[in-house]
Formats: sequence, C-alpha cells, structure tokens
Amino acid sequence: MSELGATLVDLQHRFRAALDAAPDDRALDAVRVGYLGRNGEVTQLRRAIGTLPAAERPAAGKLINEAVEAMEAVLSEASTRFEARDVERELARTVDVTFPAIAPLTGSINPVRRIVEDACAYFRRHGFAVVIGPEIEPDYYNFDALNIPADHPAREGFDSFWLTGTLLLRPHTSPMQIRTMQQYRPPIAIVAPGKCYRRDAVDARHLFQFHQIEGLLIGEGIHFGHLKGMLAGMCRELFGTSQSVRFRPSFFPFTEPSAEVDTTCPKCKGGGSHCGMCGGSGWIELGGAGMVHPNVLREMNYDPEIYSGWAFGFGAERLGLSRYDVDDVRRFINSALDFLEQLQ
Ligand code: 2NL
Repeated sequence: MSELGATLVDLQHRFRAALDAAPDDRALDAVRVGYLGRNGEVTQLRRAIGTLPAAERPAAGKLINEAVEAMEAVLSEASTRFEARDVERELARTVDVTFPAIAPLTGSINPVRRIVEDACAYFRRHGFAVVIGPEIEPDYYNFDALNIPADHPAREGFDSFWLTGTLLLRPHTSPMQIRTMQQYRPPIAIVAPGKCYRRDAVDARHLFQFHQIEGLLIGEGIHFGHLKGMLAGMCRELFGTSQSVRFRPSFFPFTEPSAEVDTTCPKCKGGGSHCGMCGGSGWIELGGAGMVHPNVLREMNYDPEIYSGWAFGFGAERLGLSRYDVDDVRRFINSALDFLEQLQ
C-alpha cells in the first residue's frame, strides 16, 4: 500500500473512533471540522498533493476522494443515530404509555340535590306525590292562605325578596301545597321540594337561596304520631340508624300544635359540651312541623271537623350538614369540586 493509502486508513480509524466517542451532535460537528473542515486533516492532505510528482497526483486525488466519501457516509450514519436517540428521549419524556391514565371528569350530583332526591324517593315509596311549581308567587299563597294575614308580624320573620307589591320569591315551598289543596279533595299526600329565597345574611347556617322539602298529609284521622313516624323514617333513610330525632314544642301560624325537629349532632354525636357545631346542645335543627292549623284547612274549604293533617318544612342544606358532617352550608355552593365529589 502507498504511504498515502496507509495514512488515510489510519485517519479513517481515528475518525471513526472520534465519532464513536462523541456524546452529542455538537461533539460530532467538532470531529467533522477537525477532519473535513477548511483546516482539517483531510484538507491538509489534499494540499500536499501539489508536492507530489505530476504523474502520481490523479491517483492520490482519487484515493483521498474515496476516503472522504466513506468518512461522510459514517458521519451521516452517526448523525442519524443521534437524531433517532433524541427522538426516543423526547418520546420517553412526554409519552409514558405504561403510566396510569387520568380518570375522565364524569361530573357528580351536588349533595343538596341528592338529599332532595333521596327524601322524595322515601316519600314516594310511602305513597306521596312530588309536586313542583314556580319560584315567584303572590303573597296569598305564601302568607294569607297560611294563616298569616297582611299585618301579621310573622311576615317579618320570612324577610322576603319582594318583586312587586304582591309578588315575591317564595320563602318556602308552601305555595305548591296550597295550590294542590285548592285543586284536589282529601286524602292528600304530597312533598314539595325546591329552591326558596330569604333575605338572610349568609353564614355557616344560612344562604339567601336555599332548598326546602315540605310535606303534607291530609285525611280523616291523621294525627301527630303519623308525622313522627314518617319523619323518623326519613331521617333513618338519610342519616342511618346512629342518629336519632327529637321534637321540641314550637310555634308556627300555620300549624297547631307545632314542633321543631332536631337530629343528633353528627360532630359530637350528641355529647354536647364545647361542640362548635351544635353549640353544646348535642342536637342540630332540621326544620319545623306540626298539625295543619284549622284556619288553613277552612281556607281550602276542608272541614276541620272531618279532616286533619300534618305538614313539615325542612331545609335541604341543613339536612346536608347532618348527613355529610359538614360544618358550613356555604360549602355546598362554592363549587370546590374536589370537596363536593367526596360527598355521595
Ligand atoms: C321551618 C318550618 C314548616 C310547614 C312548614 C306547612 C305547609 C302548609 C300548611 C301548614 Cl300548606 N304547614 N308547612 C309546617 C310547619 C313548619 O317549616 O322552619 N322550616 C324550615
């Protein structure tokens, strides 16, 4: 082999070794410049051709060209290998096909709605119909028909959003119970769920827009025992058997006698002392109930000597505090989905 041939073989060996040792694209380019660049080793060999006898120059030029061709081929191979490695790395970084998938957002039912639906389902199973109606009602259906005349102080207690002199956002769902009584004769067994509005300052126990579930049973021989049985059953259904119910004497213009209904405080389990949730009483108030006032029955043209009945009104958000052991009704409406999705 000629001297030049031996030099080129050695040069190519070193070139390959340098390429193999190059850790990245930049190092690869440095090797290229070192051998094939303007001042590279190969270029210097080409310049040396001029010093050879004229007859040997063509063969020398051919040898160098062949070597450069071979070197460019391995260089391009090495460069392709780096590109492929970079793509692999990028794919491995962004797409790990073995990684557990993110669960899709399926949505969940708001706990207040679930309570309303569960309570309605309970009463349905016991033969009650569910009635729903408008949120804007005249004062007659909200007050007059419920034994609360125009100048009655109890109207203040309802602190309503009035839209006109006679129209208001209903402060309870009683209007639908009045409408049903006007439309049908006893026996009547209904529940009226829905949104209600009161001008209350918002705090841990109050929202100015809330949900109520009212119930009404009218017939012959209906008494307070039926009411206690149905409400105890509803609480058992919503809260389970660990929470009990108690009835405290109270007053409403539309029932007589009247009672306030409490359930065992879910926080202190009735223990009481120093409990921040129930204020130490061991009980949480759910709402009110009682025997429908004779004046209300008379207004509906039901004879109080023949018919009697009970009614109740519960705040759905209050039921939610007990059912889910939540300390603040605002939690139900602040749209913190990670919190709400836990309450099923
Ligand atoms: C409360 C009290 C109550 C009623 C609502 C009612 C409806 C008719 C006739 C008689 Cl049509 N009564 N509803 C009865 C007692 C109490 O609600 O504080 N609820 C949160």
